Amino acid sequence: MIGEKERSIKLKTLQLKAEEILADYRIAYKSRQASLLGRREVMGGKAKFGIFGDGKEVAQVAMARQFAKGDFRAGYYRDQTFMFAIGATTISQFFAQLYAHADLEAEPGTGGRGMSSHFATRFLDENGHWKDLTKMYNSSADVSPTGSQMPRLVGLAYASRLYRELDSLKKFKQFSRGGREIAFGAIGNASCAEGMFWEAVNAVGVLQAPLLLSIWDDGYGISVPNEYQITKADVSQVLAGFQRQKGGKPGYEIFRVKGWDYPALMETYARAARTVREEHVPAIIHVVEVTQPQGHSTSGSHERYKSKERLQWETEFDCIRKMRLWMIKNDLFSAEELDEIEAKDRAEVESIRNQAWKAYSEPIRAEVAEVLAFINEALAGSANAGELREIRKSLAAIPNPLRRDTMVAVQKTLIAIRGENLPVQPKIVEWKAAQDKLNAERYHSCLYSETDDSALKVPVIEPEYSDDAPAINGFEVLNACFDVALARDPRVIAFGEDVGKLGDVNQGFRGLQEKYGELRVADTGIRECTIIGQAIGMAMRGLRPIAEVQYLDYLLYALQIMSDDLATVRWRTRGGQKAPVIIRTRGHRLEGVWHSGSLMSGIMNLLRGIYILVPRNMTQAAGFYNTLLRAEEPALIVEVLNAYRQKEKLPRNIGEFTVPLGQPEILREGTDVTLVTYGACCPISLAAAERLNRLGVSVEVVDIQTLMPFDLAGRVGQSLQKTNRIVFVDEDVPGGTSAYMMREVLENQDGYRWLDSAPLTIPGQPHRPAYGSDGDYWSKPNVEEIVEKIYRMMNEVNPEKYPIFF
Ligand SMILES: Cc1ncc(C[n+]2csc(CCOP(=O)(O)OP(=O)(O)O)c2C)c(N)n1
Repeated sequence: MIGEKERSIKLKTLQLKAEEILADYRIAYKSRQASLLGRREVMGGKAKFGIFGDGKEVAQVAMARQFAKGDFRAGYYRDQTFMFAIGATTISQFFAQLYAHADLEAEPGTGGRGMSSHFATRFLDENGHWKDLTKMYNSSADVSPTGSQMPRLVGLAYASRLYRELDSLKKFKQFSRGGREIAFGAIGNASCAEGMFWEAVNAVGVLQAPLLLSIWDDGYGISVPNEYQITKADVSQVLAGFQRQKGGKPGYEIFRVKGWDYPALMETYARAARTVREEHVPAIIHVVEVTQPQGHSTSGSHERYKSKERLQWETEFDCIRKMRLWMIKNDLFSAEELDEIEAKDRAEVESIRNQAWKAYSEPIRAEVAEVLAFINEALAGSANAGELREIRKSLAAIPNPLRRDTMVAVQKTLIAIRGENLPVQPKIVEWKAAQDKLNAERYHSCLYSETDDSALKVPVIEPEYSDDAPAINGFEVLNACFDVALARDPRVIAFGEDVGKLGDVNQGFRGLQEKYGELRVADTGIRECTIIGQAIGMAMRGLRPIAEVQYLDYLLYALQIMSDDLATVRWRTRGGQKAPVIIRTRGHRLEGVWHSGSLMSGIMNLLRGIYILVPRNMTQAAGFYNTLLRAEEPALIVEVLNAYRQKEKLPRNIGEFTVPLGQPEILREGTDVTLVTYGACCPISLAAAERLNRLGVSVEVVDIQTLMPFDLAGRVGQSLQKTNRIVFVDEDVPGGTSAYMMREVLENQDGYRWLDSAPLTIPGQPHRPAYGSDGDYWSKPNVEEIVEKIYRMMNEVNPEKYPIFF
């Protein structure tokens, strides 16, 4: 019903003004134009790859109507209309990202690092400090692996519960207004076949966190239809068991709505958001009958796998067409009026596209011009004019040049004029060095913090001991440290399997749930991937999670999300977001295939962007926790299992002292061989050094302590200068972390210069460790093996002094 004066329309529960409807339509329409033009840019060679949100526009303007300041989004590459509608991404920024414009001014989400339609807002200011997130529309940074937005959503939503229920958090006003914020998620239908989707949905249901999840169901995952993706080919049917019932146990509110039905979408989103925000109950909206007019991405065409009937249906049920017809049918606007508006909007999007292209391409063209000028200058005096002309011609002929094209031309030019002593030569070298610096900033910066929240900038505070310091179990040292941390900072939240009531399987948190409550020290289900995701989301909302993965071996379940999401947060947003998650786990030297905790190199190689700390005892571990809690960077701490019950003296300043990252400790001085190791291999190496001492071999044992960062001051290199021989010992596979350490020393510390013997690694076996103490003995390096191998090294140096006797 249309009120003539008001020009509004009454839906079941909403009254919508015509101008609001038109505003929604225009955003949807412009977004469609951006998708259409975006695809053309890729096909025309101006961008490498495009993936767009066409077909989801109308659902997303409805979703955006419910998104409030302070709320958080975690979605995926289809969400452009939503991002436009909340004003968090402009159309210009959308094109800048499509072109990979590596300039934060033009593309503030990722600075050109993220792929097309990978959205993010900036949570941090230029100093890396948190902005007031309650005053902004927040979007956590997208990742490509399907379903990987789900684990993070657990924490983004759960943080609201913590802010609502913990009085001690009320003072952190820049992060929350009493937990009223909700998290919005979005996922494609086919990605619901991923395990982490179900793990996250279950976790949010258990936690009763305020999540509003939209599933855009266009019936396919690239070419594979729902019949191959989901039981009954229908995700909300399968999700039905999560639906809460009146008088029953808590669950979800589940909705189903058609993606082309604007009034129904508006009603559904309003109802769902009200339920989530007011009742703090999670909800899922299964948006069905969604289309994908341009197919999955620019990599293929959907005519290859969709039937003619389906394609025809998609044209007919296109959401923009349907919304337009609905507006006309309801006399809101005439076809002529809409035609006029659309023409204007089309022209506007085209003009924005043109400007974005100019902004991207002009600086590069200017650099090309500079290089061409250098070549011209070189041509004047070089004997290789022919070659230079060729270089100039190829560079000038590139229609859409890239920066790398300038680098190719520069190197070829320098080769052509080498030895000619032309005045232009140093100018080119200087220009190249300046460009290298700029490009390093463009592409390499922000892997770790470069601002004052860096873990490397935390001042060192030595542990202090009173004369009568008690020697207590290692786990009690940790327990005392966590107690102080929880008391000091209400944002510290510890959780994991058996962390709450039991205080973790090794009692680091013993008694702390009783003291600080179930929300501060919490049990979780067995769900490593979403334990980490929960921590990522919480950390993005200003909390300081200590997330526990019970054993190092089970970190593999979380490794993908740690690698794709956590490790890249700061880098992929070029310093716009951070997630200072502390991951606690334990490993090394338990026994058996899945309880040996030695999988370090897989972890090491996949987690650049996360610090990796391997304290040899619980005092060192406590010092690391103290350091990390004073910084805001993600880190993994691998505690040594058999150190929990070793006696250690309790520092008087247990909650204050810090252990710096990247600073190895010399555990035993020696002159013949440097032995580099860490964690559980420290005591074994020390025992081997003691036995070798009897044999006249003096071993310097260095505990590296943090694998990432590795020995920032080059102490291992200094030790090697003294001993001229080096051995790397660890439990990992051959070529694993021992090889990583060797490269660090030989390549980065120029260690090769000091070597008098071939460097040696003494790792574990290539297979998993066998069960039992004998299985362990023959699977991992042992004292006897280390003694024999180092002694052999010395025998080679001086067979008379070190004759073989075994
Ligand atoms: C883990 C992972 N596997 C495969 C892919 C390749 N891939 C990208 S999108 C996609 C289909 C996703 O379909 P759906 O979830 O329905 O979302 P849509 O793209 O249709 O919106 C696939 C298989 C990926 N990105 N990540």
